[in-house]
Amino acid sequence: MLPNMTSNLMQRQLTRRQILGMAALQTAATLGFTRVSLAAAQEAEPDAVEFTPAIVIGSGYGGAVAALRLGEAGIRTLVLEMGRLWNTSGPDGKVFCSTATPDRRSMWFRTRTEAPLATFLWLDVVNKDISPYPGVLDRVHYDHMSVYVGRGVGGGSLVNGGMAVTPLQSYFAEQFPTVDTAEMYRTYFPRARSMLGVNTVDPAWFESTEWYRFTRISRKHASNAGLKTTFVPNVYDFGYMQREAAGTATRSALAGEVIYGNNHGKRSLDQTYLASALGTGNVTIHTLERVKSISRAADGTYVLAVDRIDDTGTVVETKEYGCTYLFLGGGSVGTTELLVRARESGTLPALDAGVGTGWGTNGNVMLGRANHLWDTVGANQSTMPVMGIDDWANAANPVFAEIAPLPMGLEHWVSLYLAITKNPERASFSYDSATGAVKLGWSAAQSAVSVGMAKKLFDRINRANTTMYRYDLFGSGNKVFADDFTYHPLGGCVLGKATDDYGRVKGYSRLYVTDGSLVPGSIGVNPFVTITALAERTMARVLVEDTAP
Ligand code: FAE
Repeated sequence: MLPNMTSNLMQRQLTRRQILGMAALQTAATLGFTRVSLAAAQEAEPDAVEFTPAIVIGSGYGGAVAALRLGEAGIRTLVLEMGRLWNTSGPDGKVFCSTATPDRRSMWFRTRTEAPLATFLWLDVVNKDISPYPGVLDRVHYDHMSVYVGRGVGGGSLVNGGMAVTPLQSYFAEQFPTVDTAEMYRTYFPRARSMLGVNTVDPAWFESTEWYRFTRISRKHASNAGLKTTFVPNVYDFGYMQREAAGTATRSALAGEVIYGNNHGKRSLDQTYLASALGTGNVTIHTLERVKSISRAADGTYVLAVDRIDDTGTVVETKEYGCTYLFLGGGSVGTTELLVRARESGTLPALDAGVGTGWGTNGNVMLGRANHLWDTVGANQSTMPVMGIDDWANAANPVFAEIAPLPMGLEHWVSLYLAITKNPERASFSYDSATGAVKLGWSAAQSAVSVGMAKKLFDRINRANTTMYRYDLFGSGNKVFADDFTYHPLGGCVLGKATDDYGRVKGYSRLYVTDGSLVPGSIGVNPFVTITALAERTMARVLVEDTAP
């Protein structure tokens, strides 16, 4: 069974295409295929397709939008995804493992989990030993920054907090001066929100439920400091969450599930864009296939070298695929690494010098505050954030801080936050020809800028409430601000710099970027709605202008 899909099937109206797409996913899982297409619903597929008109690398937000719109346009499309299709149950009867007792499904080929919160009371009680497996969450390490990403059909949508935030129009315009902002807010943001299934928590339920007590406490403390808070929408089905609370639906957000996947309730991309894409009958997804390199044949078609791996990570086959149209949706670091390597190793030498530049962390910093004993945050916490402290309008120190849960099943008096700061620092990627590795030139000093901004805001909150920071959450060194990882990698192939204003990569025709690498390092809020809306805009233009006979 597909608990994460069937629950939603029962709750909301799906299009015929989505139902057909889900049936294809389900049949593929039953038959044990790694290749998923609508054809798989009826019969086993023939051998690997060598040439397809369009290939999409990656099945996160940018990749999923590209796949759906190509499929709808009648263009046969192959999606190559290095992660698994997450729809078969493990021994516990669940697709995803729990955050409290992670197993091999939690992380991408690790022997120990690497959760963002490393310790509690300085104790190494959070991370657990696991056996290596193509798990759903990866932490990509660079010298002074590591990047959390989702692995699997659905990319980041499988592991993220579902916060579906549309950026402030003025900040979007500042970041994308060449984009028609009015058109974005009139057409592409609404389209993205509607396709993603964005909804909002019922304010009356929010005010009364124990599951959001932690949020209400943080709101009170922000208000005591004269700061305003704002509700943020989410793609988690709040109707489902209320049934979880009432005890009439299997718990997921209310059972601590999030960074290692949600078994119910969340409208991840496999239930929205990708189900619809498969439903067109023109889209096929190959899983556990990692694109290694991109080159161009003499006739102008693209050639991809791809490793197919098994559950142990062993390369069981190396394949070559050809296509006329190539869409990169491997995410900010996935796409940028592929293109930097292609330029520097000479397989796509005409790529612009802008490829590999303009990368940022969206100013991410995580931190915890210690509350007074009477300000309890509650043992029961929903994993889906629904509110942020919004001080972005403060020109001297713009910060938007998501009020994050810390669901431990016990009262711990911690208020946790993921602060998004307006850090202007950007970094570039470089290629090491000796090893073939792509490196990120982000420094600790660049992270310190984000910390300075977060600290100003939270010093103010601590002063107003006579509270202090927690020193025990991020390792043994009394670290208050976790500034060495980001959930929001952005940039590397910035729109209008490495590409034209619609994501067409400079230097080559019929080569496109549709993911978070287009966003210039900062968007001021959680980024997936922006990534989705920009991808919709790119596809609308490209399908009209570039695919005409
Ligand atoms: P992404 O979703 O990362 O998808 C890229 C896909 O490409 C992945 O499935 C990769 O496995 C695959 N891939 C990469 N390289 C290759 C290759 N060489 N060959 C084959 N496949 C490849 O890209 N954002 C929000 O807006 N709200 C939130 O609440 C939120 N919470 C987050 C919480 C966590 C723990 C994390 C990790 C992220 C969170 N984010 C959140 C960020 C959000 O998930 C992220 O911005 C998007 O997923 C990025 O979308 P892309 O399409 O760029």
